[in-house]
Amino acid sequence: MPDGTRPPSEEFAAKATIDRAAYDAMYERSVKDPEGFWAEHGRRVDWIKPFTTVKDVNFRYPDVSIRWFEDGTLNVAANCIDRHLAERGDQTAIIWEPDDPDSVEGGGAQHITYRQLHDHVSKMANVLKALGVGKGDRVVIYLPMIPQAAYAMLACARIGAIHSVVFAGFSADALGARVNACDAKLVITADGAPRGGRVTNLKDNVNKALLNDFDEVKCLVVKRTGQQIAFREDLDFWLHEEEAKVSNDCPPEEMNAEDPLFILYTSGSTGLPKGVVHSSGGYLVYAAMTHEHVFDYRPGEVFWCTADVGWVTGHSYIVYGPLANGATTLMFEGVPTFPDAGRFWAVCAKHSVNQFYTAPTAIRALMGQGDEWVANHDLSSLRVLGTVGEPINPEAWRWYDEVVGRGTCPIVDTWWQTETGGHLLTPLPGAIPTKPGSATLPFFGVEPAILEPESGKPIETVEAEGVLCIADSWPAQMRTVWGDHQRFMDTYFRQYPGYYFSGDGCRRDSDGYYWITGRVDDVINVSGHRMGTAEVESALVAHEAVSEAAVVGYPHPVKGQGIYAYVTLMSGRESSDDLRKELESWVRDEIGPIAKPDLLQWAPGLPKTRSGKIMRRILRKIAEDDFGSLGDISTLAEPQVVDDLIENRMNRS
Ligand code: 6R9
Repeated sequence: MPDGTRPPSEEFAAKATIDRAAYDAMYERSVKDPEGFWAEHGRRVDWIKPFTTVKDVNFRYPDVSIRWFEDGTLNVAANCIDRHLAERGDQTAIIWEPDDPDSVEGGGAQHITYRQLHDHVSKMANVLKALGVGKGDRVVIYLPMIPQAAYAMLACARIGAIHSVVFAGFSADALGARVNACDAKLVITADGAPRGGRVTNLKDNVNKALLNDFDEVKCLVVKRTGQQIAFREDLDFWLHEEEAKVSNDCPPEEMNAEDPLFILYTSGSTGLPKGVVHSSGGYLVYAAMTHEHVFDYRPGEVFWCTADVGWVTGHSYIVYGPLANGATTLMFEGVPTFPDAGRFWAVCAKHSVNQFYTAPTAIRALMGQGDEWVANHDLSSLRVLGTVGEPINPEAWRWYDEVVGRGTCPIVDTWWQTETGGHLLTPLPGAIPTKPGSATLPFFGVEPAILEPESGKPIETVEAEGVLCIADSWPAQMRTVWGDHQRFMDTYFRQYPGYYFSGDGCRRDSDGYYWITGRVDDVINVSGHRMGTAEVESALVAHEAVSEAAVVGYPHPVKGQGIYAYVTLMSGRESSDDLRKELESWVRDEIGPIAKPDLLQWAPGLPKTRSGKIMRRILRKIAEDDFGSLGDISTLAEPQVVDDLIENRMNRS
């Protein structure tokens, strides 16, 4: 077909549980009768006390409130573990593939059955209780991709504690800020985190983070590497020692559907990360339902999502969605290029993976390594391929399709956000023809709207381009910003009254397909990770040599977007390569390696309006090496700074 439209193969469509006609009928019902639709699908999880009300939602500023299944009670961990024991207690729940493929006895992997998962989680839950953690308390999880990360999340869920997972690649400072922001009682970490053959000293970072003002915060340590670590007296505990003292019987706490399950900090357009709060009931229903239908998951199959549990994708599609469905979920500790660029495909072959879900940045990086890395492995078990995190360029899509999927696996391009809890725009593999680069159509219950950015009017024509909003709630929608409901309403509901505003730009084509065009705010997307430009700027200006900084994104061949920093030094300070390196490692220490600027330009001045606002539009153009079209710069206070910036630009094609 001319625009690359690809229907599901006949073979796939023949076995589909949801074909096109079923999708159309279910979608229509889901938006015309959301109460009836979700009353039915809400029952896919086990309720202790069944809900009698389904949806109670107000999107109108300043009274925004979102509640689903409000009077129901359940326990998320019991749904992810206990209810599977009778039927599949001996089935593998988690396959763990370590960083070093040869390191673990029995062939470099661990298989954890549902029964074993039950034991590990119950014990850890009892340890948490013994350390004084109770219902509603916050626990920060700062762990590598090891099974204990999933145990820790589920142990919190079992006793009704609220977890906040902090990506293990974040620095001590970023960790400390997150412990503080949610007033956590306990941090769960490991001695060290091996990744790509190198070890990060996680416990060291925790010690640094908790050094000042945190002498109430305890720390539970998983032994992963056995390296030497410093313990804080009376505050630090080895997990294996504490587990030896407790039983494996821990009755699950009865939680309300609306009780928070977790907080996850994510970047916004201002400096402070937002604590996105997710519910127990609605979140679980939606994570499980999308996992089943979007990946066409069938009992007994092996599902692999390559994300880190530090991101929402790891929460919904490594842990909660798959385990709620009684699936076998694969957890990978390493990186795609260690010990060599065939690692992803070696793992797929080794564990006969059926669904593989990764990010465009990884696909592009591996595409650059050559096809032979893929061809060396037997990928015949693969049925469905997925992508998430950023728009996928058609070239990478085709490589994924032809080389990895051998033209036989539907590709599900899933658009969603930390805030949405689960997929909102996505094909269903047996129902929706795909187009390279489009997240296609809405999932059940999701009502996308494209608004004119200025007027905020919904564009009613099929073909449309503007900002992407959602007109009504879905069960996994975030409920609030932790400790700051006003910020929640201001960020998502104020600008376009009556709608949830995603922050993304979007185009709808003549078939009604959605194409995400990228963020419309000051958030950039580096290797599929969200980064607020303001966060990087405030890290830079915290350095004593820096007087001002402006950060923008620019197109990067592998990362999608790279970080371009303009830095103005304090008067009297000289620029030098040493200072450049110092600032780069400064940002690493303040936030983490993912925030390190790719390009850093010394800027004697920044282009500003007369009212002192930095003109980012101009900085973006210069960073893109596209300064022929700067537009009107007559409103600048000092137009000549632009010439200097152009002359010394860093990104020359
Ligand atoms: C799940 C996740 C959310 C932002 C989102 C958008 C971008 C995610 C995408 C995509 C185009 C896709 N994004 N998936 N853009 N196509 N399939 O990534 O959450 O880290 O919160 O990022 O990522 O810009 O607004 P999160």
